[in-house]
Order: sequence, then structure tokens, then C-alpha cells
Amino acid sequence: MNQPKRYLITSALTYANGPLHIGHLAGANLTADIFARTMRNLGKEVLYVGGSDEHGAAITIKALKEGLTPRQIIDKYHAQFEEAFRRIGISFDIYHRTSEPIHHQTSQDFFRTLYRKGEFIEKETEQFYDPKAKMFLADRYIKGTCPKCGYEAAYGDQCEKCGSDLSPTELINPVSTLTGEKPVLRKTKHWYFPLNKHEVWLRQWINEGILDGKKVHDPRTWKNHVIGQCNSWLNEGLQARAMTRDLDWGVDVPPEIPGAEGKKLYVWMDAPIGYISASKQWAIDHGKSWERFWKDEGTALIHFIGKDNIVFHAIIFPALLKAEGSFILPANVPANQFLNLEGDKISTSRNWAIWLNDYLESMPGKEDVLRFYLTRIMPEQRDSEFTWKGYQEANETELVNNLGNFINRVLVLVNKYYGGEVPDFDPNVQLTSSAGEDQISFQDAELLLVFDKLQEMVNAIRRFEFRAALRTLMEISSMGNQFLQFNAPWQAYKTQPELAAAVLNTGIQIVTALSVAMEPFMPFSSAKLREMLRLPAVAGRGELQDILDALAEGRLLLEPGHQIGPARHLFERIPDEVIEAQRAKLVKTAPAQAAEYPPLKPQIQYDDFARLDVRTGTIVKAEKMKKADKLLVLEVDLGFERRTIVSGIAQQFKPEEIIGRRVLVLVNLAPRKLRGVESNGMILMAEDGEGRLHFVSADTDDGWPVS
Ligand code: B3M
Ligand code: ZN
Repeated sequence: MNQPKRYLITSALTYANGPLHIGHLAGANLTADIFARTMRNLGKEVLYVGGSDEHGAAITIKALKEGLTPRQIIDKYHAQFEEAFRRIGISFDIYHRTSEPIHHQTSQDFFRTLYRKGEFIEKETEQFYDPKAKMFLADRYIKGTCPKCGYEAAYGDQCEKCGSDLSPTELINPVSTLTGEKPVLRKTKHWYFPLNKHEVWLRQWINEGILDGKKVHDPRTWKNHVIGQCNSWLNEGLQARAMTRDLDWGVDVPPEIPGAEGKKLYVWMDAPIGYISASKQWAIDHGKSWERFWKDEGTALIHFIGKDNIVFHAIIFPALLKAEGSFILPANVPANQFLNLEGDKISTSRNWAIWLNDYLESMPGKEDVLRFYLTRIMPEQRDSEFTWKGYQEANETELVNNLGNFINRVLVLVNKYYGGEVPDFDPNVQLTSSAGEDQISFQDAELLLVFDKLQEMVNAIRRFEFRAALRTLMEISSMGNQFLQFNAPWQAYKTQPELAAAVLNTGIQIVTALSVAMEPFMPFSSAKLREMLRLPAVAGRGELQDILDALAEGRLLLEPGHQIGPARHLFERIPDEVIEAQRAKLVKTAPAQAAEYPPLKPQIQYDDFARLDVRTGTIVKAEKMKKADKLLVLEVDLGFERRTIVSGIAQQFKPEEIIGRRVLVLVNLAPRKLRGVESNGMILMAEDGEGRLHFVSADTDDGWPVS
């Protein structure tokens, strides 16, 4: 297997039925962007495609529920995605969408080829149909009593209570979750793709990297959890899967095929083909060949996804590509695990997320801080956790105190001592290397240490180990700070000017290397630094390879006499109140569409309950918290005393309308500071199935304990 001639990189197409959140970045998009930028900076030919996934039952259902058309839903979100990805610096060569005609054409041609080759099995089955919604129901939209454990809210495909896999016809008293109607069974024909037929070659391809007798990839470079998930699917035995649906939104089954009327392609068949149609559109827009990427074995196709999409990208789509016969297969599918948020899973339906649009609006100029922190905690091998405290600390300790500090010290001193001109220096001046006091060396020794670290960083990126790569990048900056500390040019400048010149020339070389090396992680800060260095912004035309070559050959990256500009801070501290305001936004709402009651919490003992001290009280004062759209500052009369309590109910209650309201208060909750106000207790609220909050009260005087 030789080095790829070019890279075809994809990010999972995002469903256009809900806003982008940080999980979309940490899974399929920031990862791919770091990889694509690095490969471009190494001088490789790269095509990086992404887009909006605009078909599927979920969009149809959302449109139904909101009284909109699917087109209205997808236009809203596609526009949002395109803008948000651009602003957070995801450098797609094309950001496409599957509602485009070229995608429908490409998907139909793909289907037509498989149909003509006899790759499908036509099968008539009985499916549940909702007579009121006038649509066949996907398993997820049927509910009923589980035949195994009697749980009354089991889904058509699985019982969440006992975990049994079900089929809709097993459910007792099934109902449609769309309309509550009793669904009826109707015959319907679909085209099934016999995945089981592909089991043998898939197993060899995934586990040995062999396809048609040739070594096409190295499984050792695949993540264990990806291979593991594929093998569990293979060991369970692959089943034939329907590649069409009865829907009125999606890619039509080619009309010349008998029985195609009213049938659409299954969204998981058309969506991955979206990578191909996006490439075709890019080729048209730029007068290039898309086939060089998709049909030439010199290409490395890399799918960046979250772990819930592994089977579609490592089993089903490769099998479809192989059956079609003219495409290459992926060289790797480096799926990430999930990102959790402040102790809970990210959940769109429960509003437990950091929405990308909201972040961009409320944290202007902090795009790279988010990119940095998400890379630092990236869930590469296991789920990981985003906390706002962690975000603030990473910004402080790594960006402000390490990277920003090193860069600023070098640029300030070169401006201060040499008027911004990179100093000439005597290469034989002895310096103390960052490797330690005893390492007396010349400049080239220090720069070779930097070369080794850069090489280590690139190797980590090639292995999709972005956390390790970022750590290595930051080690270069730490070495730089160490190097300045050991050589103290601010002292040497007076007594040993030749030493100061050598040290600061070296510092400028390291800063220049960092300005390119940091670009895949923090493109905005890289551009600002390159502007201060009076160097062109990184354009992804081999700049990192040039740096590596120069360092390896002992050539300077920035020549003496080069004039740099004034130093400006790249990063700044983020105050506690900003972090608290962001945390305060995290107020869970009940899932709008889940009208059923939330599952009970784990059982507790009486003693656990007895520790709570809940008292009756009355709200006597209420006002909005300045610059916090969700918080009210309440004063509650408990009879024996008055308490100030901050409550996240401002979006539902106006201050003036709740004065005098009787409430129940948890009075022995440890006080918490929220945006500078000490909140001393918790008002108990009930949350209904639509996520609306209701006060809970007792018709007694204030101050009496509830037990
Ligand atoms: N939209 C699933 C998801 O957003 C799906 C990815 C398609 S990639 C071809 O998780
Ligand atoms: Zn069950």
C-alpha cells in the first residue's frame, strides 16, 4: 500500500431538522477540518466535502408537527448550518445539500445501476399505515405495549424498559405517535439490499484491509471501537435491508422501475451518496474531475462521523459502493465517541446543548477558544465531557498563560529592542536549550527540537489523534517559554547583546513555526499572528511542509531584517461572570414531542428524603437579573426569615405576575453565586410534557416544613 496521492475527506451530513450544537463539531466536523487543513498545509491534494442531510422521516414528522413543509424546515436549517460552519472555520471545499437536483440525479443513477445489476430483492411486506396522517409509519413512530415486559410505551423497534428488540407487529395495542390513531397493516413493496451477500468480503476488508485479494488499507490504523462495532454486526449476521420507503419527501425511486410510484430512497441510502453528489457539484463549480477522487485508488477516502453512524459508513455504504462497482472504498472511518455536557448527555429535545449559533453570538472572537477546548477534550476513544469551568481553565492556562504569553513576549521584545526588525545574530553564540540547563547548544539544536515536535504532531494527526497532536503543539510553546526563561534576553540585552539577538532570533523562528502549526486547530489566531509577523496568511499550500523542510535543512524561517508589526495579545482571560452566564443558559426543558412522563429516578431511602428541608413560602419581590434572559431574582418570605433566590424561570414568568405566589422552597441547599448574586435555596417547580414549568405550593402559611 503506498502513500495516498490525494485525500477525499467527508464530514457526516447534518440532519437539517434542528440547530447545530458542539457535539456536531466534536464528532464529524472539527475533526475533519483539522485533518483537511493539515493535509493541505503538507501540500497534499485535498477535497473536503460536507452538507445538509435533508431527507428522512424525521424531517417529514417535524414538518407535520409544525404545520410547515419539509422544504421550509430544511431551508431554515441549511442556511443556519452553512453560516455557522463558516464562522467557526470549518473549511469545506463545498458545503452541499441533498435536496439539490444533482443529488437526486446521482442517487437515482446509483439506484438504477444496482437495480439493473440485479443487486436488489423485491419484497412485498405488511407495514403499519396511519390513516389520519396518510403515511406509512417508521418503527420509531409506532408505540404500544411490550409483549415481553408489559411496558406500555415501547417503540416499534425496541422496548426501552426491557431492551428487547421488537418489530411493530409484536406490539400490543399499537398506536401512531403522530396522531394517536390505531395504525392499520397494509401491503407494500420495497427493494431490499442483501447485505448478508456481502458478509465474507466485508469481514476480510474490515479486519485485514484486503479487497479483491489486494491490501487496500491497514486495519491497525482503524480505531478499535469501529472495528469492534463492525464485527458485532457481522457476527450477529447481516440482514437484507429495505433501501426504499413509502414517503412523500425524499429521492424518488427511478420512475421507469415498475411499482416506483410513491416510493423514495431510504435516507441512509441517499445521504452517503450525498458525498458523491457534493463532489460532482464541486467539480462543476471549479472545472475539476470528481472521478479522480472517487474512482482512483490513489485516493484515501476518510469518513469523519460520530459512533452512531459507524454501521452506515463502514458496512452499508461500502457494500453499496462495492455492488455498484466503480467506486473506491473508504481507507478509514475514524468515528468519534460522544461528547457529554456538564454531567449529562447532549439532548436537542431537552435543550441540553451549547448551540453553535448562540455561542457565536454570545462569545464573539472566541471561535478558536471553542475549537481549542473541543480538540483538547475530543471524545476520540471514549465519551468525554464539556464543562464551562474546563473551557475557562483551558483558555487561561494554555492559551493565555502558555501560547499567548510566549508569542507576546517574543514579539514585544523584538519590537522593544530592535524596532520590530528580526535581529541578525552570531550562529556560534552558545545558548541554553529548552531541554535543560546542562544543554548548552547553538540555535540549530533548539530548532531541531522544534522540528521533532512538529513531526510528532503531524504523525499524531495522521493517526486521527488530535488531542495528542494539540498537546504536542502546546509543548513547543512551553519549550519556547522555557528557552526564554533560561536565556533571559531581557537581562542579556544590556550585558550580552549578541546572546539576546541569538535568543530572540530563535524565538521568532519558533513563533513563525507555531503560526503555521496552530492553523488547523486555531485558524483565526493563526491569521492574526501571521499578520503581526507581516507574513501571508496560511493558504493551505504546503506551508507546514516548507517549515519542516527548512528546519530539517537548518534554514531560517524568517530572515534577519524582516520587519514585523506591533504585538497584540492573541488571547484574553474569560471572567467568571461570563462563564456563569453561559452555564445559566443550561436549563433542561422536557422533550416537546414526548408527551409521556419522564422515567422515574433511581429509588432512594427514607433517610435520603429526610435530609431535604422544604418549607412553604411566599414570593414578596421579583425582578429580572440584568443581562441574563433566563434568570429572575426573587425574595421569598419564609415566615421565620426572607431569602434571596435566583431562579431560571424568566422565560415563562414575568416578575410582576408572580409577586404573592405561594411556593415550596428547598431551604437547606448550599448557597450558590449566580452572576454575582448569592442564591440561597431552590424554588420547587413541576415540569409538564411540553416543558412548561408550574409552581408547586401548599395552602398554608409560610415557614412550615413539608414532610
Ligand atoms: N444525518 C445522521 C446524523 O446526522 C446523518 C448522517 C448522514 S452522513 C451521510 O447523525
Ligand atoms: Zn419490554
